[in-house]
This record gives sequence, C-alpha cells and structure tokens, in this order.
Amino acid sequence: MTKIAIIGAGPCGLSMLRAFDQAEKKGEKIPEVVCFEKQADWGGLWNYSWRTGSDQYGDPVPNSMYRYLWSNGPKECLEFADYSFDEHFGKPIPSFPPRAVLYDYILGRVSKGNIKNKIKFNTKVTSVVFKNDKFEISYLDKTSDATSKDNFDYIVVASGHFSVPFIPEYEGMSSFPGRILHSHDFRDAEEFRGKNVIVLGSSYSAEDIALQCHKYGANSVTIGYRHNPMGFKWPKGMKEVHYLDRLDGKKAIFKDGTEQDADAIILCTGYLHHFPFIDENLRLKTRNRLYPPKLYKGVVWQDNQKLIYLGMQDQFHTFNMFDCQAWFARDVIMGKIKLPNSDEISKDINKWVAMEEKLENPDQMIDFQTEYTKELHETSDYPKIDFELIRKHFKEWEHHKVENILTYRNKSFSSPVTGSVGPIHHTPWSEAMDDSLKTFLNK
Ligand code: FAD
Ligand code: NA7
Repeated sequence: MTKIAIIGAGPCGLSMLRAFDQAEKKGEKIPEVVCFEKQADWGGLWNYSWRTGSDQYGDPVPNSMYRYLWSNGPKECLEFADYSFDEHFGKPIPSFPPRAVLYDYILGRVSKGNIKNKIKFNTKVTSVVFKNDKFEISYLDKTSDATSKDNFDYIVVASGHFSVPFIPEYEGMSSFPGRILHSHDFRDAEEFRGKNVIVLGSSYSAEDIALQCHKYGANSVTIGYRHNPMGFKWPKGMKEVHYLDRLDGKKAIFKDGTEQDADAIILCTGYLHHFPFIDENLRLKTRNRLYPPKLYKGVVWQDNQKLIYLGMQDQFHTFNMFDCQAWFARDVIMGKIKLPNSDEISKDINKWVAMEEKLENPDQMIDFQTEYTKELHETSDYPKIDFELIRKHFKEWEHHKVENILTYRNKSFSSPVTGSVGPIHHTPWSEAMDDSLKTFLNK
C-alpha cells in the first residue's frame, strides 16, 4: 500500500488530512497516511504558546503568534468551502475574529473526521532522504528521546515558514541598554506600556505589532522601513521613518535624520524558509514570495514529483488556498491527476514566476494569487466557493486599511460559501482589549 508522510499538523497539514478523509468518506480507497507533529497539539501557529526560545525538550519553539492577535484579513477570505463559519458557530459572526476564535474554527472541521489518530504528536522529523525510490524519514519522539526510521512513497512538507526568524544586526545593538527581540518572540504588548518602542520592517508583523503596542499603551512607536513605507495614516504617538542607521546608547538614529530614544526594539524583519531536516537536493530554497520557484502548481517539487510542499507562498489567501493545494496534491498522489512531462512542468513554473516578478502593487498581487488559487480549485472536487467575491473582499480590505488603519477591522463582509453577512462586532477593535472567544461571541 502507498504510504504518505505529512510533516506538520498546522493548517496545511490539516488540509491534507482532511482531503484524504473526504475521499475516504466518498468510498475511495486512500493510502496509509502518517502525520508527524513536533508539538504536543495541532493547529500550528494558531496553537498559541507562551513559550519562546526552546521547549522543555530543547527543541526550538515554532510559534510566532501573540496575545491579542486578531485576524489581519476578513475571515470570509479564508473560509473553508466544506465547513462554513455559520456551520461551526451556528450563527454569522463578525468578520475579524481574534486568534482563539479562528483556532476553534480550524479544529472544529478536523475534530469530526477520522483524523487525529493519524497524527504522531511530540514527534519531530529530523531527516528526509530519497533512496531506492523511497523517502527515508528519521523522526524523534521528543518525550522518550528515541529516534526511529520509516520509508514512505510520498512526502508532504507542511512545516510552515513563519517560525524561524530572520535577525539582522545593526551598529550599536550590542551596547543598547534596552530589550531587543524579533517578532517571533513577541507575546504580549502590555510589556511595552509606557515605553518608547522601535519597530523595524514594513510588512504585516511590523504593522500589527506597532499597532498592538500603541493600543496597549506604549508611549511612542517609531517604525523604521527599509525599502517602502507602509504609508498608513498612523495615529498620534506613532510615526514611520526611513531605515535604522545605528544605535548610540539608547538613541536610535535613522537614515532620514530622525533620532528617537528607545526602550525596546522589535525586529519585524521576517522569517526564513528553513528546512534543515530535508536532504539538500530536495530542499526548497526561497525568500518569502508569491510564487517560489521549482514547485509545479505551487506544490509539486519539480525534480522529484513525489515530494509535495504546501503553503510555501507568501500569503493573501490562506486556509482555502491550502485546501485547494491539498486536494490537488491528494489527487496527484492517488493518480487521479496525471502530471505533464518535465518540459511542460518547467514552462508552467516559469510562466507563473515571470508573472509574479512583474507585480507592482497589492491589487495586482491579490489578482495573481486569486488566479493561481482558482486554477488549482478547478482541478479537484474541492467544493464550490466564490473566489471572485474573495478577490473583491481583499481589494476592499486593502482600501479600508488605507482609509484608516485603526478601523479596518470594524468592517463586515459576506461569506463566499453561505452568502451570510458578518454582523458588526459589539466593540470597535481599538477598544476591544479582551481577545477571548467567550467575549467575542457572547457579549
Ligand atoms: P504552521 O501554522 O507554521 O504549522 C506548521 C506545523 O509544522 C507546526 O505545528 C510545527 O510544529 C510543525 N513542524 C514544523 N517542523 C516540523 C518537523 N520537523 N517535524 C514535525 N513537525 C514540524 N493567516 C491568516 O489567514 N490570518 C491571519 O490573521 C494570520 N496571522 C498571522 C500572524 C502571524 C504572527 C504569523 C506568523 C502568521 C499569520 N498568518 C495568518 C499566516 C499563517 O502562516 C497561516 O495562517 C498558517 O498558520 C500557515 O499554516 P502552515 O500549516 O503552513 O504552517
Ligand atoms: P514578511 O511579510 O516576510 O516581511 C518581512 C519584512 O521585513 C519586510 O517588510 C522587509 O522589508 C523587512 N526586512 C527584512 N530585512 C530587514 C532589515 N534588515 N531591516 C529592516 N527591515 C527588514 O514578514 P512578516 O513577519 O511581516 O509577516 C509574516 C506573516 O505574519 C504574514 O503572512 C502575516 O500573515 C503575519 P523590505 O520590504 O524587504 O524592505
């Protein structure tokens, strides 16, 4: 029997497990599937951990999410086609839920199937090599410190790419008298109440962590961008300036001449695609981009088509794109989708990469990833979902952010699955200090 290993039980690994589960429910004979998850529980980044650094077994902590994290895009854009928000919560809920609510939703779908028993928890994959037409996987049971080996026909890498921080160094850091941390280790904005905070970066983490620090009472927040400013209309107490030049004692000196006393520096400088456990000739090497090269349809490894990578793109679309990838991968593995010859694979990859390299603004990027997801969607029986509506929502959301970065999360959107409209939340985001599921749903 064909044997499949899935590495990681975050949203992508769970999409893969759900795809097989759905085929089995339709009476199809599915391969043997084993999922390895190095944490004690499932949900990937959405499974919050207070820990930073390494865990009780000495293993690096993968979690990068923090307290008070609310969805950074409308939930309608990530909705599962086969499990709507209305079905899970029994009623329409507002469009920008906090982390705990999305975590509940992700798990709600997989708790119902024959899925959890396929996952080996606290089990870290330490090596993947291809020999004699099989993948040999070595894995460590972290609780017993015992290593084992097993062979598989296919490997699905769903280990995420927002867990290993990219940490640059600036002059003066070693003598800076305050705290320096990467967004990967940021857990609670309360820590920065009354402080002068410098945030470096100009993408999602910089935007959200800067806003969190402001919301929870930082004295000032100064964002240093490298190439392009985010350019939002920042509230009083926040500003965006050009690139940190150096630190001099507790003073941060920027390239545009701005000087700012700082108590803390938060490096929102992104993450590394880091797969040290995969043999080098199978390893995806890329920066964070919308179409990493060498992946046919964004998932099948060009040089060995029994190796699948899920969710390795920079992401506007998330959960339903992961699903489209997983359903496609499942059908490739089960022989329902035949891959073209290597010339056509190469042409297809080059076409997408060339298009991606020409993208100039968020609207074009949204169009690009929507077209990619739609194309994948058509290849499998993943249920109907209105990607045109999702495209429209993403563009509206981008424009709401430009209008007012403090209020975009108060807006409401309609579901691409059920059509129902999210109610306006009872408390505007900038005043909502409690991010619990109970308060969000019940007040
Ligand atoms: P992950 O969620 O990272 O899961 C990977 C899993 O693989 C983890 O459980 C990990 O323990 C496991 N693993 C890793 N290596 C191994 C190994 N060697 N052996 C065994 N197991 C392993 N997306 C949204 O849609 N909305 C948001 O609001 C949003 N906010 C975000 C905020 C932050 C701070 C970050 C970092 C990301 C955010 N995202 C958001 C994007 C996020 O990438 C996806 O939502 C999603 O978590 C990606 O799923 P994944 O399965 O690819 O990776
Ligand atoms: P991203 O989106 O990969 O962005 C990384 C940012 O880091 C980006 O703005 C880079 O600026 C910046 N960067 C990288 N190196 C430096 C240095 N040396 N100095 C200053 N700035 C630097 O990562 P995020 O963490 O923001 O987002 C990851 C996920 O978390 C995302 O999917 C969200 O859903 C939440 P550049 O543009 O290259 O100048």
